[in-house]
Amino acid sequence: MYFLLILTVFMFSLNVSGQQDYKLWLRYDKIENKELLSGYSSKIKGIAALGNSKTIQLATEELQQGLSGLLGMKIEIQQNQNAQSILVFGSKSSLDEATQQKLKKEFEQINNEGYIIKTIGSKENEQIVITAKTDVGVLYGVFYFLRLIQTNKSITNINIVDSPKINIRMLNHWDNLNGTVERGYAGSSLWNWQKLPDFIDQRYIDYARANASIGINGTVLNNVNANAIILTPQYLEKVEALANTFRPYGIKVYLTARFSAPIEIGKLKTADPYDADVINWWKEKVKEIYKRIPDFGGFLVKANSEGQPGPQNYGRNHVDGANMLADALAPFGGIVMWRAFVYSEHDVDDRAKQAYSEFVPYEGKFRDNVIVQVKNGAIDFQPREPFHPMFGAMPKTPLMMEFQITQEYLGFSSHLVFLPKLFQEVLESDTYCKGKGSTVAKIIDGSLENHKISGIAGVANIGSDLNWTGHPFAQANWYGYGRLAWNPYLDSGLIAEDWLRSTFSNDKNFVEPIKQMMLNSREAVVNYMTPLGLHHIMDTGHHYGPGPWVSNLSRPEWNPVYYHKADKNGIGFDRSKSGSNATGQYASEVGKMFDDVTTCPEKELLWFHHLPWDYKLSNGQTLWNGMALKYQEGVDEVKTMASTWDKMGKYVDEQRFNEVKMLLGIQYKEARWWRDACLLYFQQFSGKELPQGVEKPTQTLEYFQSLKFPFAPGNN
Ligand code: GCV
Repeated sequence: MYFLLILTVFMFSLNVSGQQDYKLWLRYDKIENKELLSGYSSKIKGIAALGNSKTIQLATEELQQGLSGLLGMKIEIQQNQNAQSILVFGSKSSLDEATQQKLKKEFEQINNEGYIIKTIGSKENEQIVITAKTDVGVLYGVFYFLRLIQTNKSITNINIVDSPKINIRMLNHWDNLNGTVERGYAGSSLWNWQKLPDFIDQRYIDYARANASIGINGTVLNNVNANAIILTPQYLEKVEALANTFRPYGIKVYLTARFSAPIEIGKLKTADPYDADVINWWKEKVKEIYKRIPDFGGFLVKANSEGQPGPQNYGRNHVDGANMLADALAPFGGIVMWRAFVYSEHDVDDRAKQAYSEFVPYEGKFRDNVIVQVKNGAIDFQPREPFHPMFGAMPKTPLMMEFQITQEYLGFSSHLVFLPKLFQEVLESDTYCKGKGSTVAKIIDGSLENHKISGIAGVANIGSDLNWTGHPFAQANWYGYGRLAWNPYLDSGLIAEDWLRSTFSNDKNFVEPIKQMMLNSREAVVNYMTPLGLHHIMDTGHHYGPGPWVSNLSRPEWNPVYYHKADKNGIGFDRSKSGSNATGQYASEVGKMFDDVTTCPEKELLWFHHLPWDYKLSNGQTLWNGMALKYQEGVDEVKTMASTWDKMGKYVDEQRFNEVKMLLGIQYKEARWWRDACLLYFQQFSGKELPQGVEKPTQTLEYFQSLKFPFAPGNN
């Protein structure tokens, strides 16, 4: 009996701590600081909801639950909207005329998804109002307001006017219909296709809520390596159920469209975009979708890329394919996101140049409802890539950014890497396409060219794992992506701090060192995997661990040796004028900087130049020594991360503390694996000893080359 009791208590506590992990950044624990607590409590004695839409109901629940938790007392719903010290929220049309007038200026400043949070009324009759032009705007305002309190910010005389800068803020799920997730490291797909449409998993609602809290307003449910079956009535019914679940949270559903669907599920002989039956098939399919889902967002398409079907199979081009789908979607307000991730085994030119070469000639030829989705990096989401040269090269075409949140090339879900730091570096990059200050952020938010549509996509790192993302700190990457999608000019330090305060603790003795750890983590992974501009030297297929020696794959540009070109004379890919001339795809100011080895930033050196092993780096080290020391620096940084975390036990619950500790242990082991394997391999060419300060490898090169991972996750 006694044993049973202990067991029950133990299981209960396990369950409870599991729930902690599940809550993401939406934890509403009571404010610890007494002074702050009494300040907040004096200003929020109740809440008054205006309107009764599903979205306003959700906002009400969120506020009631959030404030009750944070303030440690039950927050009641007030019937009297004019009561003093209450929080009033509702859309513009639900406000009384006098309040609308008071906020006239603010309403002029926001767009349809923006919000206003403002203290109004005289000192004796103060109220905080959260309002917007739409109910979803109100929901965003509510989440923002709760975040202010969660992160212990002042709400005295509050006056916030905020709108998203990018229209389409999207997650791309690379989820397959069989439940696996391509490049997914957090369990299986969230979507239970077998039980849909009748069973709505609580997870779908929690997913939508988490996304709404950071402003994400779109989701592509299925993999870009698409299966046409998603477009059959049997599956569209399931998609409809998800769309209905997400709608009150302001999230639209999108699907990937397999270009050959008219053949595979439509019984046609061709998928030629010029064929009248094909055109008609897509029109009818789109009509069928909108009948079920009136606010369906549109299609994402991977065509003629890595073996996927596309218009080129019929002698047509990307414009023909994209415009055909765009015409079918246009009457319903849908869009096409056409991916520019293309490279061909038949093209001998540098892979980094191929997307630009293929797409830039199509400038101005796409329909208004087509947006071209460009990957972060002309190769493929590497730990560091210079910004994609297509940004800035197609002013008439709206270009969407595709970031990868899932860590395909950055240690899966076992490495702590804070990606907003990487995203910020790219967004801040200056393309110079319209002179100084033409940053990537200004291109994708549409402000540089005044585009009507603008978009950003993040390949999701979310799965069925209890903590959603596999690594507790990978939640910060989902969160940070959403915050940057809302405002691509945000500083990643601020994002890290908000996330830490919302997810763990407001104690500065925790926030400061861990924020620094997160910000350093990006450079750490670059250093222990691919320092000084090295890239694509991971192992084949699963992309887990180092594989700089791989040279036996059928397509040359799939082999790491293609990218590092190490030989006895040196290392690096010559993309300067004297090499592949990829530098020529950038605006001249940028191209010249990359082209000249003396002005090329060292962090991108070997991306653009092939240099001798004894080339002198700016710190006076030879290239070989400098590279080896960088690998060591990466390993040392992980060691520092682990010892920083070790001191944090008192600020974090035991479960999360231990999880992160164990994962940092794996990261440290794997950082050493990367360092040793890469240095032993490159040493064969440099013929030089490891410099002082670099630890000696504990295994041979043959050992590292013999490691095989046939069941590494995400590779399906
Ligand atoms: C979905 C890389 C990945 C593939 C991915 C592809 C893409 O090649 O390894 O898994 O396929 O990019 O983005 O289309």
